[in-house]
Amino acid sequence: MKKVVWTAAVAALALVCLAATPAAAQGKRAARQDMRARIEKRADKRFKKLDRNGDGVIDRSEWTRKAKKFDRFDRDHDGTLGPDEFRDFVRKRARHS
Ligand SMILES: [Ca+2]
Repeated sequence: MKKVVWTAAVAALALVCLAATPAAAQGKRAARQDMRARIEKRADKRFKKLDRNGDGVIDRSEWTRKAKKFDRFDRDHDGTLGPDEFRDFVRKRARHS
């Protein structure tokens, strides 16, 4: 009898663990996606402000931070920051804050 109770308890615990893990993982994933969406929204908003002439890129004359940072995020070295490069900039900054 003890063995049956013990086996049932282990089985119940295993079921709880199996059920809880995907839910917890899903919750973390949803939270990460939510955070990413908020960061991207903030980046796009900031990008539009910095792109004063509205040509869809940020050039050096529009950049208000250190030139070194501009160079670091201008991945293709074309002298401008596109929306994707700028999003990476904001994402990396958010990660280090
Ligand atoms: Ca521009």
